[in-house]
Amino acid sequence: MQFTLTDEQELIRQTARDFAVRELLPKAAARDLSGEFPEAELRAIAKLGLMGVNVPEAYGGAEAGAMAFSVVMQELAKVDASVAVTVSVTNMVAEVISAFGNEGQKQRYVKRLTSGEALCGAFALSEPQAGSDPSAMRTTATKTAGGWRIKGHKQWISHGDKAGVMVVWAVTDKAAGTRGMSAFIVEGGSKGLEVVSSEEKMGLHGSTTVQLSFEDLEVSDEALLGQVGQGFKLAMAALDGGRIGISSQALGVASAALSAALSYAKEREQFGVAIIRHQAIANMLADMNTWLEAASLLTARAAWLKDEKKPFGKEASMAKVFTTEKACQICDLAIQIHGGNGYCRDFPLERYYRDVRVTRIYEGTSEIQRIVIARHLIKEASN
Ligand code: COS
Repeated sequence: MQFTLTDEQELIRQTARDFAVRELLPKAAARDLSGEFPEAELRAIAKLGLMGVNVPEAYGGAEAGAMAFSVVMQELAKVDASVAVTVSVTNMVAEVISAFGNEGQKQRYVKRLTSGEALCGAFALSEPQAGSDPSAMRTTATKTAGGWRIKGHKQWISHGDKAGVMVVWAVTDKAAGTRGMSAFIVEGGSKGLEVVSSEEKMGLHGSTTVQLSFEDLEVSDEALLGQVGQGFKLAMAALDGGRIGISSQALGVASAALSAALSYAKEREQFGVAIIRHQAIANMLADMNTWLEAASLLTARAAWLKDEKKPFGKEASMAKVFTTEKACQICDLAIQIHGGNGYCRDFPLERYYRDVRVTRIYEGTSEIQRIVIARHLIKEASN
């Protein structure tokens, strides 16, 4: 494993960094207050090739790998975590269609995602009764003459109201359990697709999270992604990669919080010296820096394994659980170092704290990551 970025990865990092500072930073705090969806910004991100960082060039992607995707996520999240999550999910949707779709689907849908024509992509898996346990899904897809009829309800779907392309999971054979689920590509605005409501969230106000209803939505046979009954595995495989994205998002926010805390601790004086000279504050900064480095290495390792085409599910879960939990602690300590200022909106700390919290929940809670890691451990121990 390499500990420095390649020239290509460094160039992509710098591209994401420049864009984030120039285009996202000026309005990030205002978006947090207004809840405005960053449509123009997302289209510009697609133009830079960042909506398909790990997607083949043949479908409009940058084909730069998982490590490059991770650094893009970190750079965007340092500035605006709402934009980062939309980019992460869109990359995940583009990747899953690239990996499991037929040529026609890749030409039609992946290109729409990478070019920005679709604006963003949504991953419609969760339901009111099926969050951590997607096998409890109730949405059904029933075979019709030339296709499928989808009926059901999805919840906590990131930007499901904005996405031009979404992958929707449904039960096609109830008796077959996790082998009876299939995935379908659905276009935004399809007849029968309704946005039921939008969640009022603690953070990530520049990204929407909605409930979707599918009322006898008709799709053709062409909409089936992969094989009938392959949907559960396809979702799990996509989430393995998505977890590198969320880990990277948390890394980005935590890195911004640490930088802010360090600058503040150098400037702010109490008892006649800069507060960084107080051991209590210096120790906090030392811990924050150490956790961030460890999280960064775990995340890089998962991305590197993915780039090497080696199994990376366990490492992605380890990266996600460690990084997201430490990122929450880092943001909390950064507020502590800022004292009263950390609690007020004049500083970005309270936004980081609200934005980072969900990283321990979505794309698999910390508890689910531990289940995944433990199952790998058990399997390894019995080999
Ligand atoms: N990649 C490919 N296939 C996988 C897989 C993975 N990472 N993980 C499991 N599978 C396969 C299994 O091999 C099994 O296949 P067979 O039917 O051929 O045996 C099948 O999927 C069912 O696996 P399992 O029995 O382990 O499923 P469980 O219902 O016990 O669930 C966990 C396992 C907990 C890992 C899963 O439910 C999970 O990840 N939950 C969290 C979901 C999530 O992240 N939700 C957030 C949605 S997006 S915001």
